[in-house]
Amino acid sequence: HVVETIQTSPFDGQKPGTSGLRKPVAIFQQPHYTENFIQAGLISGLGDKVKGSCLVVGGDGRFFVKEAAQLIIKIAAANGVSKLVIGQHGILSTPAVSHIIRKYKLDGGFILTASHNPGGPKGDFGMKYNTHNGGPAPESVTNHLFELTKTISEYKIVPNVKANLDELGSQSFQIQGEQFTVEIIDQTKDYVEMVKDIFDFDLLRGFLKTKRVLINGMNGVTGPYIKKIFIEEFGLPEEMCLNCIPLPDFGGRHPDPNLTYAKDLVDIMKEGRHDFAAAFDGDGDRNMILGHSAFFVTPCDSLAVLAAHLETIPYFKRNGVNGYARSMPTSGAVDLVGKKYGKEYFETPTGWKFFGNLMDANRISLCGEESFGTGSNYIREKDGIWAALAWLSVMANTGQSVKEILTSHWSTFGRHYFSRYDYEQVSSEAGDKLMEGLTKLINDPKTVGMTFSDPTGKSYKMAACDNFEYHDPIDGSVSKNQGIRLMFEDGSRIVFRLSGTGSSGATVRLYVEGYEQESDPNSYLQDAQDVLKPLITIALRTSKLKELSGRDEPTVIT
Ligand code: VG1
Ligand code: CO
Repeated sequence: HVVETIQTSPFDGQKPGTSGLRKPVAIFQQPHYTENFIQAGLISGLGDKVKGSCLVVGGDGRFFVKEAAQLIIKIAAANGVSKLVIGQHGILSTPAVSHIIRKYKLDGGFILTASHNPGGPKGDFGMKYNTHNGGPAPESVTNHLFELTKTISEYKIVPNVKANLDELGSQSFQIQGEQFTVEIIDQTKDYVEMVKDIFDFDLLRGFLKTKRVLINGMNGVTGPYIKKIFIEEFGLPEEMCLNCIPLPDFGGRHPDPNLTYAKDLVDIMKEGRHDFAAAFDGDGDRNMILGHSAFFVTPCDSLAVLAAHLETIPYFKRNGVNGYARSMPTSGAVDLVGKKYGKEYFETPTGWKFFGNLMDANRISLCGEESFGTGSNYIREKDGIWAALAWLSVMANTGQSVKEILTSHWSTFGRHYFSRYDYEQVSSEAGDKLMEGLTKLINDPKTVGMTFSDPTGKSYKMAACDNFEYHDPIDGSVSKNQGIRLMFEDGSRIVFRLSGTGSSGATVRLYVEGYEQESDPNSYLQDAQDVLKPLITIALRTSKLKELSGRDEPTVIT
């Protein structure tokens, strides 16, 4: 097999966002586009260690995963990579990839997914490079990668190396005198072994015999994992596991577990026949948790509840619990758990890559984001199935329903009401204008101390405002411009940021949070939309979001 050097020229915009590079499939299908990104990924990720390295490759099964995997094989072979471990059919969930890197001490890996973005020929594709700790590449690597894509003039490829992705086992090739191996592995084996080690499977099996639960794979990557764990291990009837066949276009829908895109699950839960439901996104790292009658657990509360109960899970009994972390827009509910139990707690920018250093330094055991992401230090990605198993463990251990667990948590800690408004596919211009206006506001010395009122007369005094800047306590790196924060004297907060995962235009995210500490537990059962209405009105008026975006309503409310 002969290595060829192909002349190429840079493409604009190959900058990895919050979680890798995401673009419409047609963009990745352009000649040299995906090749350039793979070549730059190998060099930025591995530097002079490309030769002889071992990497994992896996994707969420969306359209173009197999083609991209074959390109990685050809380009890795040409660059002297010695081994690629690939999930059968090119499929591995994002948490499974992270685990495999760590378990087999690999040098890194490529994840082929655009997560919760729609798939199919007209949908999105995405690629992400993860490093040897199993986590998404930090900004130092992704910035280098982007720089390389701006000047790339050639890549190396072995055009006629092709692996059979469907057949388990090793396939070896001789590339200019060196051996290159592709090993196709079972998609679920390592992951299932891992969760069996973390949780008490006997407890969960017994518990599930007494409950009616629904597990929804949303036709993403989790289907095979759900079948292994919930059907084979726990003996759940097959009809309790919904949409468990991975489809290249996710059945034409958004594989995003929230109240909008998983509405069919919410509707079934509203009928009141089930005690618990969970849904996961395309690549298996997000989760939504619902209780009886579709009682919705906000991801912010989910993080805080799991923090408070972590030590009942065998893995944490054995290893102890270090601190907690949340992304900045996530509500402060988990902070209160940290305070109460004397644990450290951290606030990081949006995106899982910022948790990696804290986990590597053993400072945190649990972390999460308001965007339906929860995870822990056994791997370096968030993990949907893990979150569902953790919730079922808490239910089994406490004997309480989801709603009871929440209300008892709120009566101890008070409740953080939280909501996120997403305005998808706004023009980039409007998005930029919005952020400019808000930047002016926070830079105006008169803003702090100013009172903001809604038409009903409810008013809030600004205590502080800024554009969030993160100083990584482990490596000292600084990440600026991570979102505008308006913080009020009563502890309420409004946050604005532009999404870094969209594939075109801008997505504006507005996060609103208010805190209440009451003695009457019933007061905690109010609807977040009602409680937060004055703050939302103030946020929309102050930012001129409606005028600038031309949108009366957000695309998604969570
Ligand atoms: C969104 C979420 C963020 C999450 C990211 C990746 O990013 O807000 O919390 O880490 O998606 O999740 P953004 O920049 O669009 O707000 V996933 O499931 O794509 O890997
Ligand atoms: Co995801």
